[in-house]
Formats: sequence, C-alpha cells, structure tokens
Amino acid sequence: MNLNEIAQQFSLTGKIAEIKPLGDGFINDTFIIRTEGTSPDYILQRKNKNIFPNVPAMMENIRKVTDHIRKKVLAEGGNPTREVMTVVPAADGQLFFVDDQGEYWAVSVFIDDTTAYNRADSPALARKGGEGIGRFQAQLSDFHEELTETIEGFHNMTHRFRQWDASVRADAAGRVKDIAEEIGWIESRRDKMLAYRKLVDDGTIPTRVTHNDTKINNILFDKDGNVLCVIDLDTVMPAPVHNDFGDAIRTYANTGAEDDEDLDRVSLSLEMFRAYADGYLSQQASKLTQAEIDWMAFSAIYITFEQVLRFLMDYIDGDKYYKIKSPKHNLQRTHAQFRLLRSMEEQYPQMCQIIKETTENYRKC
Ligand code: GN1
Ligand code: MG
Repeated sequence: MNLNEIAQQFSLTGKIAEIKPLGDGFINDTFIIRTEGTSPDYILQRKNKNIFPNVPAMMENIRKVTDHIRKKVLAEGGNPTREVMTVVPAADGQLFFVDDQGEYWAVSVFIDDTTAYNRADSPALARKGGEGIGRFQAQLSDFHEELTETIEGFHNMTHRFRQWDASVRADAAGRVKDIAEEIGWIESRRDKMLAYRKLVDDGTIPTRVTHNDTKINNILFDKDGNVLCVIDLDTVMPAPVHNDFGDAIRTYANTGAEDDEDLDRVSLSLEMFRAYADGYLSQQASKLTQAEIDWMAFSAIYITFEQVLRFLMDYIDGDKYYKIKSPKHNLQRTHAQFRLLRSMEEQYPQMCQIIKETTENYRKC
C-alpha cells in the first residue's frame, strides 16, 4: 500500500493534496498529510513495532492521556484543538491501522503556526520549556487510569544494565574489542546509577505519570515562545518526574548538538539549566517531595548517562535501535553525550545550588 492509500484508511476531513516526510525522530517514520482548502492537515506516523511491541496498547495510553488533558484545557478556557494532541481514528474506529505488510500506522491532527526547536536558542525559551513540562506534569497529577508500559524498563537502570551486560557478552557486531575506553565510562558509573534506581524501587522517590521523552523537539511552541502542546506521547508512563527534567536538560542546556562531531562545542550551559529549572519549578516546586527536589540536578546526569549507554549499546548491537546517518553515528553520539555528561559532573555542585535556590524561591511565594 502507498502512503495515500494508508492515509485514506483514517477518518480525515478534506481531500488529500500531498503527503511528505516530516521532522527527524529516531524511532518512528513521520509524514505530514496536507489537505485541500480549509480542512486541517494531519500527522501520519508509522509506529516502530520493533521498539513498541504493543502499538494498540500504546495508542490506548495516548487516547486516555489526551482525553484527560483535553478536559483540563477546556476547564481552563484554553483551545483543545491546539493545546493537546487529537488522535484521529481509522474508519473502523480503531486508533491505528495495520497495513498489508503488518506495519502499524496512526494519525493525529497537525497543529499549524507552531515552531519546534532542536536546541534552546535563548534562556527565555528554556524557561518557557520548563514551564510547559511543569504544566504537563501538573495536568496529569490527578490521572489515575491504568497505563501500559510501552517500552519495558525504559528509564530503569537496573533493566538497562541487564540489557547492557547481555549486549557486551553477545558482541553481535564484533565491535567490543575497539571500545574498551567507552565501556569503561559505563562501568565506572554503574554503582552510582543503580543507587539512584534503588530509591525509586523502595519508594523514596515517587512515581507519577510523566512523558519520558522531553527532548526539546517533542514540544511545540507558539509564536510568542510559549509551550503550546507537548507531542510524541508514545512513552507516557508512570515514572519519576526526574526523567522529564533530566531529558529536557540534556537538550535545552547542551551548547552543542546531541551528536556533535566537534566535542569542544559540547557542554552544559548553567544559564540554560537555571532558566529551564526556573520555569519547571515555578509550576512544580510546591507539589514535589523533598526527595524529588534533592535528586533533580542528578536526574540530568542520570538521563545523559543512560543516553551514553543506549547509544553505545546500539553501536555494540550493530545499530538495531536508532536510525543512523553514517556507519559510526552511534559512536559519535556516544562521544558527544559523554562530553556533556562530563561537563555536568564537573558543574554538579552549581546545578544543585541552582535547584535549591530556585525551589526556596517558589516555596516562599
Ligand atoms: C528517541 O523518538 P525520538 O527521536 O523523540 C528515543 C529517546 C531518546 C532520543 C534520543 C522511544 O526519541 O528515548 O532519548 O531518541 N525514543 C525512544 O535523541 O526510544
Ligand atoms: Mg520525537
């Protein structure tokens, strides 16, 4: 089936004018469906079934979460067609369509007049981004329906190390012998990372409903620079709030690119860190527990470490998970994310101080 035939399986209004690739996600394939006249445009996605083993359950998660947020937006007098994703069902009422190759497709309404960024270009934008994720988490704070874990142990380091040990042992692509140094980066931090996870497992750090993939390009900003809508909801699951904070800092506060070939461009910007933290804590400081606040700065280290591990593990596995643009792309990503991790480790005391001051500031209000 071609893209046009697939798009026609969904309940679209308007006649399809064209379908073109969109964005640069690493997992799903994304297209925009342009329609004629005044009908809305749509986002068409081939969901990666190798990575999401239960796409129907994932779409059901997204339906529940977007229904919940839509009610909140309506109650606040907002615009429900722009401030939350709208999933478009297939003609048979299902939230997905399976094509003749067994591939899973889903459609949502395209929200126009928005901007997506790959990096925060100003502290003002970082502040708005933090505020937007703080609001997103707050909107879901009273969401109590069941959610499926769409990717097992997504940010669970115990699980990640289990996968890691198996990958290194299997050495599927024969690359382990060339990356002893990089493997050492992972091993030397193993205990520290597992110690954090223990606090989640024993309940010291609570679990709430979080996004889990808050890199900056998963957020749509309006023309005034405010967060309009949080997209890419495939990984919304119960998890510590830290995942969203840490993953956002990994992109908002990186002075270089995620896969920068010039490592000297990569570092953590404390200015962006402060701005994002300020926006986030303006929404959440009074709602989080002290343990959540105490581990907030560390979460940037944790998630960036996890990203180093995941990129390197995919390199070891022979590039099975992430889309790559060159043969050593996953290794390049590993190096760039490790440089960011080192920069965070060096500035960790300052990061902690910023979280402390900002929290006190908002708790006083
Ligand atoms: C993937 O799909 P995308 O590009 O938004 C990945 C994230 C990684 C990110 C790295 C489901 O996000 O976990 O942090 O790439 N998503 C999944 O940039 O694995
Ligand atoms: Mg994305």
